[in-house]
Amino acid sequence: MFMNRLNRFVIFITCAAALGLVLLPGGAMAQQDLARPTKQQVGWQDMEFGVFCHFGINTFHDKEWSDGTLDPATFNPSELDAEQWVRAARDAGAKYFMLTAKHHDGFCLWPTSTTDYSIKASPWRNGKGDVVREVANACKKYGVKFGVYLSPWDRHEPCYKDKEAYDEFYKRQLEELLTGYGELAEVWFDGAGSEGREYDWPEIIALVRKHQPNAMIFNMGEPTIRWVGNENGVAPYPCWNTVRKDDVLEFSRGAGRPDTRGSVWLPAECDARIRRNWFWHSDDAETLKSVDELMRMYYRSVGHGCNLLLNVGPDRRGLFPEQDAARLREFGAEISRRFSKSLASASGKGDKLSVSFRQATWVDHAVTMEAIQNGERVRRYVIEAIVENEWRTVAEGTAIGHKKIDRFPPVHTKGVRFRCLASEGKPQIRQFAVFFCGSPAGGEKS
Ligand code: FUL
Repeated sequence: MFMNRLNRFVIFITCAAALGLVLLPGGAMAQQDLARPTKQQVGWQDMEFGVFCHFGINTFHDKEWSDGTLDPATFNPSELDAEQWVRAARDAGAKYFMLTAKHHDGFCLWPTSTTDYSIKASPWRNGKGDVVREVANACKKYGVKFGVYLSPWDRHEPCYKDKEAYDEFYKRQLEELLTGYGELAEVWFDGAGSEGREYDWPEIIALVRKHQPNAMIFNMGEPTIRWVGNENGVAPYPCWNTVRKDDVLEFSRGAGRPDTRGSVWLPAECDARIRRNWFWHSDDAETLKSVDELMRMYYRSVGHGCNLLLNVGPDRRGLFPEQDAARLREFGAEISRRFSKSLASASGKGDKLSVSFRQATWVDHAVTMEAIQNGERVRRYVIEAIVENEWRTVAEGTAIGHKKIDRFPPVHTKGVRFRCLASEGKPQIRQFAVFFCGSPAGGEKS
């Protein structure tokens, strides 16, 4: 009887292990079951900061969403210089640049063969220009990765009403972009206006995979990155990288919930605007965000392990307005001032990592990164500093993932440590670094 039970138990465990179902005490997952990112996702997360660029027919009409009837003859930037856009992004530390090749109005910024509603019908460069090409070339020149936004919702195209015909039309547009402009880092599929509409996602995604196997797919079809759920550049905390398989498409609707037990790695991107609007408007210059506002956004996006995609809209000259370009650079300079040089850093496997100083030093930030290629493992941790010969907790958290920035009131200390209190498997810390940024005493919570 006893042997029978034991046998059955052994058989059950063997089968469960074969199916990858073994649960550790407390319902924890076996470490080999943790979802892992692809190497492309790791590369994309390493970029951290990109610049979004909304430019098109709307720019010339003070509009955010036009209905596809604006006259292409009104698209006529007087001094378009894509290098000026990309240089400003590069100088600010942005690693990728995303251009609206077509927004919801259907107006195309490249000389597509699919429609006349494009720059070909505009007076700009006598109808011979190609904004997508100029931006792609500038990105190459400045070592910034390039990506495109192609709105599925198209308010101009007459065949939009006919699902099959429009799917073909959209795939042709996408293929032109996927094959004509070199390597793309990301393709942005915006869900706005497409509520209740199904596109031919299997074939759309197959095209991306075929022509741009390294590109991230934003938010629709079979996404490899997800929308964070708001347009304020703010990720909730914790913002775990994994989601359940059934939940993947919920993020397109802003309704998904990350889940530490999820089997799909789907990191979040936080899109945000430097001004109130996505496109340039003649009357919103005073809404330009301050460096402080942008830094708050940075702490809540990159500092929560997500990517920040910050929009700047070129004006009717086809230039980033000088004050926007300057603000972008000031933002980048402030990020560098705070984080380009750590006071001390450590890395390694295990529950504890410490850094120490020969003499007491002021510290007010810790930046911790997991080696995410091995999965997101940390579930709870504290940062402690030696104050008056005792370890004192200065910050605590749950998720780390790609990066967690903790800021705390300055401490004068001879040592700081990271201590993991709960994890799935052994924590693997790519970097634990401490900084003094001179943030105000009692500094804001990140
Ligand atoms: C939204 C769009 O409707 C906005 O116009 C903008 O493009 C933003 C990035 O995504 O869904």
